[in-house]
Amino acid sequence: MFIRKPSILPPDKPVDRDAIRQSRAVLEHFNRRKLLRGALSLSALTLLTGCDVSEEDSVQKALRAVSSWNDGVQAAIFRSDHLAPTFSPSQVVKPPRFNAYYDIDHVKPIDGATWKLELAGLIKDKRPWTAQQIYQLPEQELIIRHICVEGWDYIGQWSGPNLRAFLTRVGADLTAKYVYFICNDNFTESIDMASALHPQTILATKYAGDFIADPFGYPLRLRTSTKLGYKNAKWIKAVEVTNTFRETFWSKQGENWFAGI
Ligand SMILES: Nc1nc2c(c(=O)[nH]1)N[C@H]1C(S)=C(S)[C@@H](COP(=O)(O)O)O[C@H]1N2
Ligand SMILES: [Mo]
Repeated sequence: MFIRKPSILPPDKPVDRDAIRQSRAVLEHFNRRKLLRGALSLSALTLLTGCDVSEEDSVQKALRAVSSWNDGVQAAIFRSDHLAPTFSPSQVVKPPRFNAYYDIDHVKPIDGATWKLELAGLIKDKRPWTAQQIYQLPEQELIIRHICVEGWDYIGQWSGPNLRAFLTRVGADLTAKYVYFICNDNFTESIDMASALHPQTILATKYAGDFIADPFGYPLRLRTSTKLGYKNAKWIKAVEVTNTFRETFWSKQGENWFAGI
């Protein structure tokens, strides 16, 4: 299959083979649904898309088609009332395990005093939010497993406003298709509206009771319990509600967009 390694990762980033080995069992458990994540044969790909997969251009189009097909299947089987497993405070890993498309030394901390969350798209009240305003909203806590496709996972304790409650409060069109997150490090991610409205999807401001530390997305990040690690945008600077599909940082690298677990 055409699983491309992201070319954008810094070449000097060390591969933690021990961690990969340790996490393999857990990952395998979550990979049982990998059929839905792109394990189609070449002939199935040709059949499905009706195009000649030996041509570069067609391959790109075929990949997009298969990816959309995967997204559609995952969206269809997504159950908004099905809760992800939660864990106890004693299982929480402190500090959390860092990952980004660059090394931790390149994290650029955000000044919480001047930071504002911008709102865009199909939202009635687009007034930006300061961190202080967000801290005053009711908090929800989630102790959930974070799973990164690089082969590791950890249990984390996140809290912050529930995303459905926040979207409702600002008058977002809850029948729109996508919620986009634009981040301070030029990272972009988006999720389908059903996942955005899932009861275990929050805008996290805290980890294990303290404000999230800089490398993990201070002052605001997404924490969904139904999606792979890379969907959980850190250092969010804008939220946009829209019906228009756009590729995101990782989907442009060939990763599946829906990325359900
Ligand atoms: N803004 C931003 N968000 C991001 C990323 C990134 O590079 N930039 N990496 C993603 C990936 S691949 C993972 S696994 C998680 C890691 O989150 P953590 O450092 O809190 O464990 O953040 C996700 N969110
Ligand atoms: Mo990841």
